[in-house]
Amino acid sequence: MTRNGIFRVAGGALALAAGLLAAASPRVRAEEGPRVIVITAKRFEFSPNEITLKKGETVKLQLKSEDVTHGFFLRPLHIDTDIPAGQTAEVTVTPQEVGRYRAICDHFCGAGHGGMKMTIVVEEATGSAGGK
Ligand SMILES: [Cu+2]
Repeated sequence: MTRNGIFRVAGGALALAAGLLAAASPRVRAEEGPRVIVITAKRFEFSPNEITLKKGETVKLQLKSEDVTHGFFLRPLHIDTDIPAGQTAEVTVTPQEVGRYRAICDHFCGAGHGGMKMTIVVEEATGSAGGK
């Protein structure tokens, strides 16, 4: 009984250690860099108009303008960039606070400029190997 119990505990510890190792090994190699999210800007919307990030995960936002120069401004995440006409701007961000944030175009781009915005949701990192 006691002996059996010890073996079971040892087996459990081994399985746990193996699980931790598997979870710790990076699924994406470092040289591949952060996840890239493409956001298209055109009068007067961003597409997609909502994205979800994970707290603590570094992502690269590729901001593409399909027409004129737009801005991309989100103070809490320290993002303030212009997206030159017809070009792509890149910003790297590592959100530190969970929440819903609104990014706006802060470069006047025409009549609908004032309503040009998108939502960035920051979720708690799950810490599991799940997700996509
Ligand atoms: Cu604008």
